[in-house]
Amino acid sequence: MKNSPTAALAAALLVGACSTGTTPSQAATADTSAIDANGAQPATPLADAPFTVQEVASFNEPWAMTFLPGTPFALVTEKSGKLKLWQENGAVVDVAGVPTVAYGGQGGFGDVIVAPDFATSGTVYLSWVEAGEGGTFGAVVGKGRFDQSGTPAIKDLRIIWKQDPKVTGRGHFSHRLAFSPDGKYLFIGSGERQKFDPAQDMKANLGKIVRLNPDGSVPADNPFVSEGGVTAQIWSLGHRNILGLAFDGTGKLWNQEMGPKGGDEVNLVAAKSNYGYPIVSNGDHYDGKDIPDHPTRPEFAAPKLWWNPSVSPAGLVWYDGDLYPGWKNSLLMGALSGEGLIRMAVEGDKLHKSDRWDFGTRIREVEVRGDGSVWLLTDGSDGKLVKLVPKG
Ligand SMILES: [Ca+2]
Ligand SMILES: [Ca+2]
Repeated sequence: MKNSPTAALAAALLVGACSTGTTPSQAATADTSAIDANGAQPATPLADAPFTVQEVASFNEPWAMTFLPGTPFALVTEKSGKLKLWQENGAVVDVAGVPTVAYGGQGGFGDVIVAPDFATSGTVYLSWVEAGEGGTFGAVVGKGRFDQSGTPAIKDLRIIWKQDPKVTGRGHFSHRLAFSPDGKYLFIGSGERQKFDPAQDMKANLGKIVRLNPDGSVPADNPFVSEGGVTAQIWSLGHRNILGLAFDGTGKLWNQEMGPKGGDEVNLVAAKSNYGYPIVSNGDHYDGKDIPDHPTRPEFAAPKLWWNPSVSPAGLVWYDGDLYPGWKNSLLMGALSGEGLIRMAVEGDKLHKSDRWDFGTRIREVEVRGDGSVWLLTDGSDGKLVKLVPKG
């Protein structure tokens, strides 16, 4: 890590304080076609961003978060196994009733999202890693109820989905969650567990995006439903390590996934589509061995945007607010090794590399609050919740 998060954010705060009415970004309307078609995307200093960075709270290895709609609260997962309740103008407290997680490598507590009917049901979905037989591991997804009537707690938690098969190693769980805008379907990103071939194996739900009913059952109109088993869960295949799933304002599903050495991708996700991993990638194996690039195999769906060198994407949200000039109708994505925030303007089924801000620290999660403000979690044992405060 180049800088400690605290030092980097202190610098950002100082920059913000010294800023004198910087012209807001109008990159949404700029011609980005040259850079869109290229793997590279240079970063811009935070001093030129249309926001300053306000540090709000600290967490130990935060992984994901969600604001609780209509409340001054948010839930934040910590990878080692805690669920935290963040309260605006109040203390950060532990939430009881959480599962035991298998913590290690890339695994532990994963995502947290609210159900579409959260306001009346209190239903939340959580993902985490559980241990199996013989040193194997796999991600699971649970459905429960967030109860704040006494000590904040998850009640009635039950597992509704599991990665199958469990395999050795502690990488590429993905376990990112998103509901369709109509509230009818739960989509889960399931990583290929650093085992390559499962992404093309229709008898495994690894390296796939799966689509379920809210209770974990398989929808009758899933593309491979007639094949039964875990195959029936599959919506799309040929994915690597999915660390972001987001629906845009027109109902299209986008995913981002970490490539190998290079070749990080953002894909427009379609039912039955095969995204090609590990047969094709615009990156290569870590040992330098070539993986043929996407244009060599047009039968596989190619990424809408890709990055080389890697930015290591983390988190993905749709932004349709008005707080930051030119940001309406964009996807926002964090970057770990890329140490920043990436904004992609959405134009139909095209994406543009509109902005990349250099935070000087690893960004793990991106969220949008109901008021249109953007919040981030920085990575690591002293991870910060920060708010992007629009420059006036
Ligand atoms: Ca989130
Ligand atoms: Ca390649």
